[in-house]
Amino acid sequence: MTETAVVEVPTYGHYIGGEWREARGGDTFETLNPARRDEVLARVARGNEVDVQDAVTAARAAFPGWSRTPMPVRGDVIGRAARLLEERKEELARLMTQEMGKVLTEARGDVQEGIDMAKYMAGRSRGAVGETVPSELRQKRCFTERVPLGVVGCITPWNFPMAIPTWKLMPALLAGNAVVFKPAEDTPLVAIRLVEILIEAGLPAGVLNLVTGTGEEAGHALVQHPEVTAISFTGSVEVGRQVAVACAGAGKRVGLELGGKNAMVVLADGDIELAVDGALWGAFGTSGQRCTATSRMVVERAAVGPFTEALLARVRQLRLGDGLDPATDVGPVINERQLHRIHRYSEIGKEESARLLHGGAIATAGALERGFFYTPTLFGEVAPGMRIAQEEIFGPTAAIIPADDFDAALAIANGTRYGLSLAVYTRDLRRAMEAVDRLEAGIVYVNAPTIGAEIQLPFGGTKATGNGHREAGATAFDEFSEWKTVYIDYSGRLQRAQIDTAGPA
Ligand code: UN1
Repeated sequence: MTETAVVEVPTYGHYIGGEWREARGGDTFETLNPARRDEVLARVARGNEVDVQDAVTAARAAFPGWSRTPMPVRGDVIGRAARLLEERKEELARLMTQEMGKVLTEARGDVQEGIDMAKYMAGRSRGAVGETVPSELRQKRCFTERVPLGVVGCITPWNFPMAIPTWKLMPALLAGNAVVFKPAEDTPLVAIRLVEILIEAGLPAGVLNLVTGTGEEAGHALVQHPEVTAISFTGSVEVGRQVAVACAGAGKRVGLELGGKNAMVVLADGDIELAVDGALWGAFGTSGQRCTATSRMVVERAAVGPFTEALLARVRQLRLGDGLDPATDVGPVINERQLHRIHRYSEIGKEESARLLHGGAIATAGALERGFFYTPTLFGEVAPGMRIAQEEIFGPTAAIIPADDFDAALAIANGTRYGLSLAVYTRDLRRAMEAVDRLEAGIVYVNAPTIGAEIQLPFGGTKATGNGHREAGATAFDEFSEWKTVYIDYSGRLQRAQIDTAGPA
C-alpha cells in the first residue's frame, strides 16, 4: 500500500514586544525554494497595518530603556549575536540557499558579511562617538555626541537576506534605536533566524520587532506610520522613490539604497584574462541579482575580440542547478515574476538588435523545469543607449559595449542614471588613477569587478542609486542617529559668544 506523505510545513509568526504571535488577521503566506517551486519551506505571518501598529507601540515602549543603556552594553548584545551567527554559519547558509537560491559558497559569504558587520559594530560600541572642539571663550567646553532617532523602520531586500539586514539592524540597535524590521517577502526565514539570534544574545523585549509580509501591506504601513522616525530602505528605484515621497510628506528621515547598472571598463592594455575572471564573477555570481552586479562590460575596441571570445567560452561552461549541489555555478532566480522580467529583457535586447551570444531563454531541461532558472545570457555589440544597457535587469544577463577609446569608455560607464559601482581594468597607473577621478559612482574598483564591497567601508551610490546616505563603514551611524552639540560654561558668569571673545592673555 502506498501512502502520500503529508509534509508538515512549519508556521512562523511576527515577533512583537518580546513574543512570537500570529498576524492579527490570521493571514499567512508561503516561502518556497526557488530551485523547486513545489517545495514550500514554511508558512509565515502576513502582516498588515494592525500588526505594524502593535510593533510600533512595542518599540516606542522599549525605546527609553534601550536608548539609556550604555553603548558598550548594547555592543555586548551585538557581540554575542556575532558569535551565534558564527556558530550557526553553515546552517544559516544552507537555509539561505534553500530560500533564496544563491549557491552555497555565496550564501556562506552573505552570512560572513553579517558576522563581519556584527563584530565591527560590537567593536565600535567602545569607540568615540563625537569630538571635543575648542571654544572661543575661557572656561567653556564644547563637544558633540550622537543620539538615537527613536523608532526606526528597516525594510530589506531578498538578494542579501543576511548581510543587508545586519547593515541596518546592527548600527540602528547599537545607536540606541528601537526597530521594526520588515524583511522581503521572498526571504522571511533567514530574517526570522537573525531575529532569534538577537533575542538569544540578550536584546530586551520590544527593542527589535519583526513584521513579515508584503511591501504593499506591512511595508507601506511602516512607512506611513507617524511614530516611526526614520526608514532605511533597500530595493528598487521605483519603490524607493515612493518611499521617499511618503517620508517627505510625513517629515521622516529616509535612507535609500537603490539600483545599479554597474560597468567594468576594460582597456586594451589591461590583463584580459583577469578581466574575464572578474566579468564572469561580477555578472553571473548570485545569478546577477546584486545591486552591484557587473551588468555592462565597456571594452576598448582593440580588446573586444579576445575579451568576448574568452568570456563566451567561460559563460558556455556555467552549470545551472540547485545551489546546494557543489557542481552548480549559477542557482535559480528568486521567483516567477523575476524570471519573466529577465526574459523580457532578452527579447528587448534582440528587438534592439544587440547580438545575442549566449542564453536568452528560460532553462527547462530536466530538473531545472521545477525551479526558476534562467540561462546565463551574454549580449555583444550593445550600444550604450539601448534599454539592456540602461535599465537594471537584476538577473544573469550581461552586455558587452564596445568603446572607441579611454575617454569614450568612461563616458559610457558614467552614462546611466545609476551610480553605485564602477570598475576599470588597466595596467597603466596613470589611466587607472584618471578613471578613479572621473568615474561617477559611490564605489570604484581597479582591476576587480564591481562586486565585493567590505563592511568596514561605506557602501552606497550616487545619482538615482541613493539619496546621499552610506551604509556600513565609519558612516554606519549617520543614518541612525542625530548629532547633539553640548556647550558647558563653568566660568560662573554670562559669556557671550562672538562678543566677549577676549584676546591673548
Ligand atoms: C547588493 O548587491 O545588494 O559588494 C549588496 C557586494 C556585496 C554586497 C552587495 N558585498 O557585492
